[in-house]
Amino acid sequence: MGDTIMSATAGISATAIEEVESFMSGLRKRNPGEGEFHQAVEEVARTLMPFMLENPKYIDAMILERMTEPDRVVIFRVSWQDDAGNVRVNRGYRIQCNNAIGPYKGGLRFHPSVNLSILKFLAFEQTLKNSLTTLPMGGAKGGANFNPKGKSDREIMRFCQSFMTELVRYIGKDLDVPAGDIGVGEREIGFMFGHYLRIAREFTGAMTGKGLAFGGSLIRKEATGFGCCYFVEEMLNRTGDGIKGKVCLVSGSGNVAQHTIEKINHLGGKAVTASDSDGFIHDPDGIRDEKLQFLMDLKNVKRGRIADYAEKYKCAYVAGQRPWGVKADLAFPCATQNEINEAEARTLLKNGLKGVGEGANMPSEEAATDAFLAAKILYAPSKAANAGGVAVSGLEQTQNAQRLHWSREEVDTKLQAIMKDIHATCVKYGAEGDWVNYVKGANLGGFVRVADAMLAYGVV
Ligand code: NDP
Ligand code: 2IT
Repeated sequence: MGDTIMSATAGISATAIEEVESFMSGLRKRNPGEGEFHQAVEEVARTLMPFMLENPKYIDAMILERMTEPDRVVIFRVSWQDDAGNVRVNRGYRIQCNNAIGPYKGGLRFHPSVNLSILKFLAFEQTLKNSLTTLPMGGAKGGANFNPKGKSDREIMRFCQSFMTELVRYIGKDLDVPAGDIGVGEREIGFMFGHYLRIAREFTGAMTGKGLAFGGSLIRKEATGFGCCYFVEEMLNRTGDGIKGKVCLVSGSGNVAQHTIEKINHLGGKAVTASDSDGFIHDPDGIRDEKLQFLMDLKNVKRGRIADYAEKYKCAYVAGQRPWGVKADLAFPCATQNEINEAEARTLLKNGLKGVGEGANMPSEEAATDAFLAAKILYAPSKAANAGGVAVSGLEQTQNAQRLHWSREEVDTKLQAIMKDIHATCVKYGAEGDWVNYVKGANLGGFVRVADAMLAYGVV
């Protein structure tokens, strides 16, 4: 047994370990080849099992078995035509994982890597994340193995319209409310929502992340990054510290990364890296003011590469690598799943890392998470740290239902309150002496509400 397994199961009884292994072997058999889904479920099962053994009602009712079997999985063909007139075919998905506490809710991802395993892990995580927000939202995720890179606006539009032609059957304001994720931003939501309106023949808040002109909420586009920083600030405040003066590593350069950098700056920290799938830039002076504006314009309007930033501002660009070798106080992985491996986690720790705020979903490999936990740093796992995005989506649904708009300040104040609440929930369920195991706190805190609703419904 290696160090990794030892630290992940430290303090857990032999019975709990056996129960996790037996549960996981069943899950693996039922879902062969779905590595990311196994990984997400195993982390939750490990932290939940001791609690469930003390509260056998959850085991007797097979709550975890039921929670890890999505309510339904829809897979469909998306045919469309490119600008040259060629017929193209992609695979579309919607995973409706659990609606025990509210209508299904979760983003759509357009990326060539999209498959069943990735979307099932995301839908499962979303179920617990949405529960943590305390808003009435179930868990879902969807998307397509479509690569938006290099496509014209018209090609993106045709793809989005074809995708929505099928998705429309499964969504609705009280049924399932999709939003954005990797490769799906305001442009794509506009095309999809516009097409939804043509088919559904009613104007309702059946999607979130909409443009401000057609029912979108202020602060939604900033919410994931801002929320992640509010959560990290809260963790640091609890130990008498704060983001002010901290050197921060950020990965990614999309929606979540951009607004994480923006809020790090507001809070007096210094974000020194950003990346994309080709490499990372290191700007020791900090990505701020005009430089951040350039980055946003580069990624959102010109749809260029991060290397262009290094060229413009004459800073370092490291091709083919991630930023985790740079010395820093805090790390904010904001690109994608499994973007920090064990060796990188150990390098970060050796360089004096104090905390991690996971803007991306499941960015740390299992062994990296174990290394952070064993080092007892302030480690904010994704389902707590990035819940601000979906929380403001929930607030967008409320505004749509009320047919009114709240001010920027109103939404931001509510977002801050929600992130504070999630932090308090994590402390309640995850405190271990002076240190807080935020993984345990988030998993338990998210689980209990969904599980209790499922218990109340009987065998469904
Ligand atoms: P964007 O599409 O706006 O940006 C994604 C960024 O991550 C890009 O810089 C992209 O680089 C990089 N990236 C994507 N895939 C990979 C990969 N396989 N390897 C290396 N880099 C990669 O997406 P978001 O910012 O919206 O999402 C980022 C993360 O945050 C995801 O994990 C998402 O699930 C999560 N998240 C998003 C929320 C939201 O509201 N948008 C809410 C909560 C979590 P490149 O351009 O080269 O592909
Ligand atoms: O992972 C996520 O929480 C999101 N992509 C946002 C989902 C949403 O419905 O706003």
